[in-house]
Amino acid sequence: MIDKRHKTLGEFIIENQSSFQYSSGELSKLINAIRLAAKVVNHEVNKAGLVDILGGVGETNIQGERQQKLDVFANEKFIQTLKNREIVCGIASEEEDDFISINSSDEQHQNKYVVLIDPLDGSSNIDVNVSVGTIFSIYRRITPVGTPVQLEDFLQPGKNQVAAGYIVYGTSTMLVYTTGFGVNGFTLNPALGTFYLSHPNMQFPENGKIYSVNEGNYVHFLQGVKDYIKYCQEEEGDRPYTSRYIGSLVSDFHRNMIKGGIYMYPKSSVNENGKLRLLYECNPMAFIAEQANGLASGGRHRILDIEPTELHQRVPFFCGSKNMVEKLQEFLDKHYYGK
Ligand code: AHM
Ligand code: MG
Repeated sequence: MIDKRHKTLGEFIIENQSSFQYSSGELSKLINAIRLAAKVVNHEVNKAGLVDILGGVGETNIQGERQQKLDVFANEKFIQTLKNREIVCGIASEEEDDFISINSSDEQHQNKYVVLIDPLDGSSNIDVNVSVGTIFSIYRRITPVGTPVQLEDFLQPGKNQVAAGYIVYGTSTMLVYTTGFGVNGFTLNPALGTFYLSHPNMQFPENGKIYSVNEGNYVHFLQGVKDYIKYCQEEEGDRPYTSRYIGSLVSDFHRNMIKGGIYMYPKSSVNENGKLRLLYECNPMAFIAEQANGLASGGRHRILDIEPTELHQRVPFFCGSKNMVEKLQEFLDKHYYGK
């Protein structure tokens, strides 16, 4: 029996479209396409454990289908869905070296949105049955509609985002997104193939007790980060905090948003700019975080203010509950500026 109180994602999109003045419905169609691709990828990710039965990567399965790596599959699925529906003028993917320009068959390049996507983040976790995710980000193009998209349409600061979201393929599959009016989470009912609004108006608690960082890299971190980690571990007030690190950004972020916490991927003496990609990972997560009353910093600057210089640019990333990020920032400022 479906609980009548829970709206479906489809209903939610329609309802919210009418609240955007002058909306052409393009963004709604775009979110709908992402919803569809997410369901297809979810179906495939769920079969990952059946590799021995269905055939491994590179083998041909019983239906004569060639098995693909899941991140390649997810990449193709999202790109194909967005192309087929003719609702974007360009796509940039973490899996592709360059951006893709899309021609609409009726009228050339009439669409105004570009999508940036990390199709399957944390995919090294798939073999061990740990949650992975898809991250997406949507911008209005800068160059004129009707002309091919250019690199500058993708290299926009995160504060220009029109929408961003993620899908977490976890114990249940959820799609969480924002269009700049708060953050809403939808849970997939796999039997019906329908997403239901399960987490309306998601908010980071202002304070948290979880810190998430790959502590194996500790010796390579800046002194400010090391000091903050020690602060988290000290016995005082509500500390020590709890350390939780899945190594799957979407899952770590999702947990921290619900329970209160901070996620950190600092730069180190081995990774000069950290590991995470500004356009595909940090910007969308930062937009969601700010919309959910959290904060996201690159160490010195707000993530959403960074002017990107290249598609696959990496930046240090600190994101989560407001008071925790502010506290970390104090330690970093002391290190950077001797404050
Ligand atoms: P990926 O884009 O190659 O999947 O890498 C991104 C992932 C994040 O999901 C995760 O938070 C991080 O890499 C983990 O990195 P590490 O193993 O260095 O801690
Ligand atoms: Mg990634």
